[in-house]
Amino acid sequence: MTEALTYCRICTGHCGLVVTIDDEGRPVSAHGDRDDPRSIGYICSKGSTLPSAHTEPSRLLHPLKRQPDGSFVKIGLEQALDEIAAKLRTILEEDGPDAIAGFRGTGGFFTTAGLGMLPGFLGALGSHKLYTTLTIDQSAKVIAAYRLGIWPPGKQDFQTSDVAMVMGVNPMVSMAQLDTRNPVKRIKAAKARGLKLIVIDPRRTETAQYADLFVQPLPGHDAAILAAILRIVLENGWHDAEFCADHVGDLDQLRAQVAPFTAERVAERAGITAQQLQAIAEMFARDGKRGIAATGTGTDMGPHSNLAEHLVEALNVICGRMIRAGERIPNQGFVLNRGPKPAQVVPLPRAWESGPQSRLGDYGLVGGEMVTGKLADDILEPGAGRVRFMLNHGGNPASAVPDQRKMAKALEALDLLVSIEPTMSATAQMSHYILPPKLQFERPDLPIYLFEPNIFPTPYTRYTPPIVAPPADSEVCDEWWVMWALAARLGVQIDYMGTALDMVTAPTEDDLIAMTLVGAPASLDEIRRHPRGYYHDEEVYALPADPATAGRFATMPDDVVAEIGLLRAELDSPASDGFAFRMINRRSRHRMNSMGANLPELQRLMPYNVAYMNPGDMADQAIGEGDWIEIRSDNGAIRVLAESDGALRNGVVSISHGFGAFPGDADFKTYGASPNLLISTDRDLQTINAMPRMTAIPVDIRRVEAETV
Ligand SMILES: Nc1nc2c(c(=O)[nH]1)N[C@H]1C(S)=C(S)[C@@H](COP(=O)(O)OP(=O)(O)OC[C@H]3O[C@@H](n4cnc5c(=O)[nH]c(N)nc54)[C@H](O)[C@@H]3O)O[C@H]1N2
Ligand SMILES: Nc1nc2c(c(=O)[nH]1)N[C@H]1C(S)=C(S)[C@@H](COP(=O)(O)OP(=O)(O)OC[C@H]3O[C@@H](n4cnc5c(=O)[nH]c(N)nc54)[C@H](O)[C@@H]3O)O[C@H]1N2
Ligand code: SF4
Ligand SMILES: [Mo]
Repeated sequence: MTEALTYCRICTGHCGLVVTIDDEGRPVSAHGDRDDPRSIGYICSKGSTLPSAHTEPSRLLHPLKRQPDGSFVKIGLEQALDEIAAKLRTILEEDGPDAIAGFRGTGGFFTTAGLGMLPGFLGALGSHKLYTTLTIDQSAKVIAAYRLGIWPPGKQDFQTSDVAMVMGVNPMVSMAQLDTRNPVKRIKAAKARGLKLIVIDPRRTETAQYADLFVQPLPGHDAAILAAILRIVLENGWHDAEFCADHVGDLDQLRAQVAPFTAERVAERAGITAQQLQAIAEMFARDGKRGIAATGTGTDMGPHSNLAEHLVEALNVICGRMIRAGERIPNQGFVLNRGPKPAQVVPLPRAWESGPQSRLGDYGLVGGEMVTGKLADDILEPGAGRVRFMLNHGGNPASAVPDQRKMAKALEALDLLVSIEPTMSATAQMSHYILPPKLQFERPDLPIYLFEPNIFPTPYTRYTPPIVAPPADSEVCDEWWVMWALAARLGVQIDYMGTALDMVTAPTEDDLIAMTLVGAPASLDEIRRHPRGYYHDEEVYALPADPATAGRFATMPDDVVAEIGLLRAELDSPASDGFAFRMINRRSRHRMNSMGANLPELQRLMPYNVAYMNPGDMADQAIGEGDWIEIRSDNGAIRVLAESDGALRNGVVSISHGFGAFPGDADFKTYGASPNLLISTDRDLQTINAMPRMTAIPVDIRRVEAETV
């Protein structure tokens, strides 16, 4: 037995791991690395099952080709690539590059060499159809930055805050926001130094346990709640007037637009009290001097999500929670985003208004990507540019994309679906070819380098070498290599993050990692010398503004005025839409989205998802603990077991995604149910990013007899 150091690449926690490897070179167990300065020993159930993810019999070890009867046969990797390339060539000749799409999911986001390769591959083919999970996640944050303007030094960091407000996010489970490194330890330490924490969530979450102020509204009202908070702050003069005078272009317009959102009106609709809204504003803006308000999926997936995200950032702006000239910037970025950072607003052109547009609906590129809310339509709707080929890189769109039935129909309609995927996921089952990749212990990597300052409080990266070899007799692929090899067969040139690749001799994975680091302040060799991570020691300060180029924050551009107008009209109309409940999202501790479904240890911890309800609601509906219920929206129905949860407020039902069998063989008893059967991509889409309404879904609930499930 030997031990090797590495870190987990399932989520942004990137917890340090000590992996025990047996004499045959197989990983047998993993525990948290107490000496890892980031995670200080923390590890969750998902991280501890990484060894079995590598050795589980259900792991796919050979490329598979689907047969007409739906079964799969083994095929050699080179043969599979030849066949895929031939088909790709035909589709390109017939329909051009618009017929070629890529989908990147969570598995793809966490592989360093693969991350940059998919855009490179699509670009080489002339396709702009890069779809990812970003636009069914928190792309409202991208839109808010573009609409408001950018502040290059960034916002104040959690580590030096005296107040933090989190809305629709549960960092203690999800590792999103606040501090991604062992969040329980970090929040306790922050509270010990006096941090005030405000949590706004329909569920008393694991994070709410640490709240100084917890407010439990009905879901779907975040935009109105934020408008009301802004109104209170402005009315009382708790904003940073000096900062606003210097850097905000339209404070009066903001004041005018939030004026109708009185605490009383909003509180009544959101099922809270006006005093609670007042208390939030007091704690955040009157008493708090440093620290920001931040959101997660609960806010960015709801109705009016783009507006809600815009308003939360407007709150940070008017309270002046930006790093000022002369202040130290704790993390300017390590891999990306380095360079001078003046303390001024940089207005951005609205990227989605020019460049490639979606074939269906009025949507441009968001963060350089096509909008996934329109992916199924792009495959299903006939016409020039219809997608016929899709390379699925580490995603499970058949489970993750809203309107599961429609997405499944779309995947079935593809001429060719190729998945780089290690398990027989719902999407893998529909793929013509499955190319299983090496898993994380078998490849070198860096931690995810997107969103760096949000994930790493100081400039940081960590090189991990492969710590084990792939199983003997397996034929697993390097994910980046699949894309390189297909491009090479088609005779096209890949540009990998600004470097033109040699298309005759493949680069090594370390070459690609070094190319990823071209803008970083340390070389791969230097980084490798620090096995527990490279912490870059630099003092970087925000520069003074340049009056010649400084812009102003736009808190109320015309389209935001239009969106807040719609919200105001809703507030004026009757509250009821005929549905008695709202279904909300929630991450499971023991799954990363659908990942983990094939692992017996995680299955034992959570075999299927259940619907959590407030005990009072259950009593009202004559639903007992463990009864089967049907949840019905205007898009479909699912059957799940009901479980009482006193942490939930009344009127909501909370259920995790990533569960459920494939639509069509809906075996709710074994696999649970996919909330995406209840979510539509035909209505309730946000403008700009086509974001579906993925939380606060209007539903009805009734008890059903177990025999009928
Ligand atoms: N109803 C509802 N739907 C949602 C959400 C919600 O809250 N509610 N959340 C949305 C969000 S935020 C997201 S990010 C998406 C997630 O959507 P996806 O990313 O599409 O879903 P995952 O289940 O994370 O799929 C990841 C896949 O990667 C595979 N994988 C694991 N390791 C590797 C690897 O090393 N390499 C490769 N190539 N693959 C690997 C896994 O087996 C798995 O099949 O779901 C979205 N869908
Ligand atoms: N264990 C685990 N960790 C994960 C993941 C996972 O699947 N499992 N997924 C990863 C991914 S892909 C992502 S994007 C992040 C997401 O990270 P988070 O955004 O923290 O995701 P959730 O834990 O689902 O938290 C959403 C919260 O919003 C609340 N909520 C729902 N609707 C509303 C609403 O209308 N208003 C308000 N105010 N709150 C609402 C829910 O009750 C819930 O507490 O987590 C990542 N981390
Ligand atoms: S999945 Fe668990 S162990 Fe892995 S990084 Fe996230 S929190 Fe850490
Ligand atoms: Mo996500």
